Amino acid sequence: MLPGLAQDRCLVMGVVNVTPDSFSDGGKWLDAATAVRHGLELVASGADLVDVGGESTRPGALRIDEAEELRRVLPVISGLVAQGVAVSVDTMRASVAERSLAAGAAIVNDVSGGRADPEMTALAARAGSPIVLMHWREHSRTMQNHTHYDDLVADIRAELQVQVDAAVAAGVDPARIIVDPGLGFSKTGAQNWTVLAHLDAFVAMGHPVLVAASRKRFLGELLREDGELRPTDRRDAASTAVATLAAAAGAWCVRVHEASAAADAVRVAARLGKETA
Ligand code: PMM
Repeated sequence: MLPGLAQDRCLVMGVVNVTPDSFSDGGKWLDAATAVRHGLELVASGADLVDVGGESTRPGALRIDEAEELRRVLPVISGLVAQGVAVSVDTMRASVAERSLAAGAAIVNDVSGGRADPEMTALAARAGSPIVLMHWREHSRTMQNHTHYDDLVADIRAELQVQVDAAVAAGVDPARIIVDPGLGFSKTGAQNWTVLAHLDAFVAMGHPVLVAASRKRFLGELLREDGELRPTDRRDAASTAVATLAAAAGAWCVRVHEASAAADAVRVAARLGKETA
């Protein structure tokens, strides 16, 4: 899928959100130089690639315009690529993906899985770049009004397959499609746990699977203290536990905010996997 990246274990994708309002790290890396430095720290601590995003997708988030998104992500992508870092761009806009690929990004990570911008899959096809297609129903402002499923895992998988088929119809090479069940996107906390318990159903789709549980609200809910959600900056141990389980279940990559523990975890999962292969 990506030359130069490990093939024998689950990959670790470090997150750099260049946003003022992401739930997990909003406002911390808004300045390009700080964001690049943080991306390099993630790589130094074990990330295989770095996911750069300029638009928050937390529940309820409003969209930003294209010019602002470009202003946030391009200098960070260029800065990281110049240091030899493999970068994915977390965007729902084909125009932003195109400029990011031109700046050296290697993967498009579209949380809408091609649904938000009808040009996205054609762009990925033209560029020949790998693309992450995440299960997605609605923009973040309203997505949590759309958490009804008749059969959770089967419905998510079927909807994701529609997204995959649309991408292939637009010319994307199936070998360059990565799927993601989209934890927290039109899903309740309880539904996230069910999805995680059935990752095999997504692995069986025949594409590499990306799992992004890191610091999400359902972990804060699990770890409530005195009735309060565990704060985002103290959800990393639980995030690593999920990364370990996801890697053991066959995930291709885990997306995390803190890379060093995840980097160890995926190696443990790979080593154990050898014993059961
Ligand atoms: N979640 C977020 C952002 N980007 N990309 C993929 N592929 N899958 C996800 O679940 C996902 C994503 C939101 O969380 P953040 O604040 O950690 O970026």
